[in-house]
Amino acid sequence: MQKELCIEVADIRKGTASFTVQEMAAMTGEQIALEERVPGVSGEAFGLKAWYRSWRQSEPGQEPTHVRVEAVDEFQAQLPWAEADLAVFLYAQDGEPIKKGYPMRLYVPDGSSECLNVKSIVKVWFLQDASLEAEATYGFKNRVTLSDMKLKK
Ligand SMILES: Nc1nc2c(c(=O)[nH]1)N[C@H]1C(S)=C(S)[C@@H](COP(=O)(O)O)O[C@H]1N2
Ligand SMILES: [Mo]
Repeated sequence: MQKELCIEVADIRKGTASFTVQEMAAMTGEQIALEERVPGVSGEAFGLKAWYRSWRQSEPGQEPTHVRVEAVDEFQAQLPWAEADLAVFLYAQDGEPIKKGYPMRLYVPDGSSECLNVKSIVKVWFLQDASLEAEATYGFKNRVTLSDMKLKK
């Protein structure tokens, strides 16, 4: 049996916490069929912003400027909050944990690149830093900086 991985989340105001993906999925109270946002890919997902709002109980105007995710292999992606409206986390397929990208995988349906669809996410940061990149970035941590990996279309 696969070892259960937890996802660490961090928010400047709320602090840090750790959840299983099942706990995260249950928090939004709303399941999204991935096919509705990403044609051709099926599975059960929950909204990134819906999840954030249910965790933070946030007030309007206090939302992050960016969100960054990191995977078990240290691949990361960072996107401006405004680009995360349709972003979802895929966590199950046919009622089972996902095989490719366990424990959860990001999909950014209207995103600038498929490279943002980070598999095997174990950390999520909700950031408040207006000086961060205005464009989505991705890449391996420590090998290249995220700003070196500025997206080339
Ligand atoms: N954890 C992790 N996620 C990742 C990557 C990676 O190297 N590690 N590569 C990204 C890139 S560059 C692309 S193009 C897509 C490829 O998705 P696929 O494996 O479903 O084809 O996954 C993204 N997610
Ligand atoms: Mo990619």
